[in-house]
Amino acid sequence: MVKEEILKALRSSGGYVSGQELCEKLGVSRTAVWKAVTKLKEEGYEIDSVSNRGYRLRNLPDVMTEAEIGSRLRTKIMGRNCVCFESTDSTNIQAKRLAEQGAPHGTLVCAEMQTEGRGRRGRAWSSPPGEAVYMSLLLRPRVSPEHASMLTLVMGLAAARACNELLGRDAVGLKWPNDLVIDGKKAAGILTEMNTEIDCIHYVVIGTGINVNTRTFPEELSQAVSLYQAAGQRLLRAELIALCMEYFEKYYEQFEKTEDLRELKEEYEKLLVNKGKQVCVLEPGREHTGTALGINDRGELLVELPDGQVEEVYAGEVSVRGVYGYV
Ligand code: BT5
Repeated sequence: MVKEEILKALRSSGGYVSGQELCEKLGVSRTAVWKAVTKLKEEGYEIDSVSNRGYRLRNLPDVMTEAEIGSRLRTKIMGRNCVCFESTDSTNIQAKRLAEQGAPHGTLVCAEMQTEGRGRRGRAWSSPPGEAVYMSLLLRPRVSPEHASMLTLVMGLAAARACNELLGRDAVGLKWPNDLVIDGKKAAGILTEMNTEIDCIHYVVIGTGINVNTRTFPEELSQAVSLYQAAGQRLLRAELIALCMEYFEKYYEQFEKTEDLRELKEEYEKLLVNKGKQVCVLEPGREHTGTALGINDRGELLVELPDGQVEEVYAGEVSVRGVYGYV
């Protein structure tokens, strides 16, 4: 895509790049370059064009478009087919629609806002415009259905690593099974949904909502926090998405090889905030308390009960709360 390549070239130069140079690099005409630059300006980029010098990107806007994300991707598969919406009902629903139409493995759906953003078990996900990442990744895994819930953990690890890399420190931790947390508050959530038959998966959609540059939350979301609030840094959402895809691709390859998390367990546990803590396991119809020890190869949470027995808690429908609060 010409727009992507122009963005790449302007960003990496940091200064002026001549029209001629862009034409040669991309193998297109001057008019094609000019047209693409005009489109980028319409999308919100401030690009100086000075005769005899060429084009220069004046700043790096926080836009989430196919071209911006594509220009930052270094993956082979994940996110290579990308669809961005200004507004949608839910990126998970969109990804499922695309899946039904035959969209390929690794398709990424992003939106500036969602009107029906969803959490697990019908809960709502607050999805105002402009400040957060709402994305869903479509996968067509060749693993059996009971292994698919581990993908929530794979994405959690990828997203946490991406956030921490851009923040420059390990600010973000993982709350098993589907939350990213900072200082005991929720910065992101993951919702994995799938379409399966008894012994095969048609597709899986992993939806991730990350509070990136959010300044304030409504009163009822007192547990919520954004990366910006916690770290005082505004991140470029497209950069974060691209890095998430990169980590995910790497971790997914490892997951696919063994169909479990044995190669990721250690890294996951490093960021696991529940580890060593008293947790309350909220299973439908059953509540009990113990000490979280870590996870096993299947991504189950190991909880030591008061009688010394170690229970393996399956990630499916369970929530875990800290005994003294959310973590
Ligand atoms: C989750 O559910 O944490 C999964 C959230 C997944 C959202 C993404 S966004 C892209 C994709 N498209 C969708 O429609 N969904 C996915 P759960 O563990 O059930 O937590 C939901 C609870 O988190 C709610 O009941 C609120 O208490 C809280 N919550 C809602 N919005 C939040 C926000 N923006 N930040 C932090 N907490 C929030």
